[in-house]
Amino acid sequence: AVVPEGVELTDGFHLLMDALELNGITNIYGLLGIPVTEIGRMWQARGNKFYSFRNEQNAGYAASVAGYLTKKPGVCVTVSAPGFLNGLTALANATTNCFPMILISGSSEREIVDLQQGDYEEMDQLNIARPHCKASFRINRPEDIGVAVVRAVRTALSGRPGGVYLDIPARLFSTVMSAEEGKKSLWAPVDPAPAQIPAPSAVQRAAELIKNAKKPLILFGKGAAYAQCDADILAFVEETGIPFTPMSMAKGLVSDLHPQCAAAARSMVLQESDVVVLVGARLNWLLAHGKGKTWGVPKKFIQIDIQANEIDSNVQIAAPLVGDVQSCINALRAELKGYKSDDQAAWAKAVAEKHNTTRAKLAGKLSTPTPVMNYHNSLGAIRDVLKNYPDICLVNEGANALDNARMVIDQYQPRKRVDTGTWGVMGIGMGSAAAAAVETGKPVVAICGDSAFGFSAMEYETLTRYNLPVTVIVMNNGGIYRGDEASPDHQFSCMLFNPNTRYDQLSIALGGEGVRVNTPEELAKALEASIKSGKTTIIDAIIDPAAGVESGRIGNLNIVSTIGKK
Ligand code: FYN
Ligand code: ADP
Ligand code: MG
Repeated sequence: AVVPEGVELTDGFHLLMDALELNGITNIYGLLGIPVTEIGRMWQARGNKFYSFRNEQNAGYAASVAGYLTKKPGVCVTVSAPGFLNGLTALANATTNCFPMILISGSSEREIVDLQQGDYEEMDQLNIARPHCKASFRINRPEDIGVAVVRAVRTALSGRPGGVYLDIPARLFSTVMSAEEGKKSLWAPVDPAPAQIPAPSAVQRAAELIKNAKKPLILFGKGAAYAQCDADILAFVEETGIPFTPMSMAKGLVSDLHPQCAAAARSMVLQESDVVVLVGARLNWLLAHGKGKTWGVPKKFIQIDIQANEIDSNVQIAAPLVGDVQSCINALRAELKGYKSDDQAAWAKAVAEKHNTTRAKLAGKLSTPTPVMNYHNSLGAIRDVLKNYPDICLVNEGANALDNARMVIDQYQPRKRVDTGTWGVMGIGMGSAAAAAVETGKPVVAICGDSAFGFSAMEYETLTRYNLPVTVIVMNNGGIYRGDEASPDHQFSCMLFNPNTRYDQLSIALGGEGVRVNTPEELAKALEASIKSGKTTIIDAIIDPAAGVESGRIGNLNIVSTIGKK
């Protein structure tokens, strides 16, 4: 539209920033370049925060973790084609994990892309994004920016949270319209993540099952942690007296030290329980699809989930409770009022005994010294330090570094553990650590295998640049899974890294503090000092190259040749 002379103007850049602000966004994670550079400068000039990363994938992981921790969509901004594709990995990961995130990428003009005329970084981004997120929208006119941002926010947050892609062709950023008309085109969504109340009949059905159960179990997933109804969850656990076990990112939703925690009796409770209440957890690969020997005796599932078609995705769900976690949990509590059975007390006692025995057994290994540190004694030292900092957020990636840390390190508070999630993806480390530090304002400790760390290592400079209080502990065993694999003739093994790598010196080179440690005592001391100093630090922890196990605890998924080496 032609704007008459003398009318005050706005443009795409300003409308986008106004719309984001109106939707409560203050932090943007991204990587600048053609055609989005100006967004960064102007966003900062407005007093908002723009966190510049070195690779879009890591900026995207940061945005997704911001979304998970805050229940507001994390926003990532990238350039076209390759930048967009890097960001798309994180958007797909966010969607898979049910984290709310919005990826905004600049793109080429439609007329060139659609005729495939070969533009700078030309790509049909809108359609490429579509299968990897909840929705993919393009904005073509400045007056549509407001509605597009509101739709993106509502789509990312409502129902099952996930990723949204917003495609902005370069020219739109500088397209002008009347400032007054522009202002009228913006609004903030009312109640973007509405409560979804379960049907009373569904609540009764579930409560009936619990009342008749002999060996009930509650299983929390990261959907329950995301829901931010921690007090209601704790009340549900304590009122019913039912033992609970957390999926990895639900650790700490109710403290690992709670007397009803059955994390260390995991196999036993999955196998022997007769009624399982799934709360924001899917029966996917991480739960052996609800079948097989993991699940032992026949049982009935109650599943609380906001996504109706998650129910029956793998096995029959006897009592689906479709709604948001908070509404469902409170409806169940009301229906179960005054209920706590003696049968359950006996079961709960047996579970607690198993849990405590297993923990005691592990405790022995955690303090047993070895000539070179292994996963047990190194993580044991870390655990003892972190006990005193219950509100620190732990980021964790790797294979052995992941599986052992999940087992050894207790979590005491909700949403204090961010890990490789539903995909088991490596490379989330530095992006997640950045977002956790930014969004919580608290120190962060990242425990990364040396392989996993490598995926986002350059992002360590992002951490030092923003002075983020992150301690990265690199579990340096010199390889993928293990560091002692024999190399074939004339080649370096495909599973090994340069044994002379100094992650501590990498930190110093990138403006941080670096310490190399060889013993649990040195590790504990370095960690304590780093947390206290608040300085960005890498602790290069030397781990026995022979300590790891191929694929960690999921070796069963690692296909091997049927006929062996030929
Ligand atoms: C748990 N356990 C403990 C404790 N907590 N023992 C002592 N103390 C404590 N605090 C016990 C628990 O009872 C289990 O033993 C065992 O430790 C392992 O617990 P975990 O990890 O909870 O259970 P399990 O069976 O391994 O869980 C399956 C899983 C999990 C798939 C959910 O392995 C997982 O989240 N994996 C993610 C893997 C991943 O993404 N890797 C990245 C890819 S690496 P038992 O009860 O005796 O069984 C690429 O190669
Ligand atoms: P985990 O990996 O920890 O087992 P999953 O990511 O598999 O957890 O499952 C999370 C589940 O939680 C998803 O099915 C998602 O739909 C659901 N969910 C997310 N947020 C909510 C909410 N507020 N209320 C109900 N369900 C939710
Ligand atoms: Mg390694």
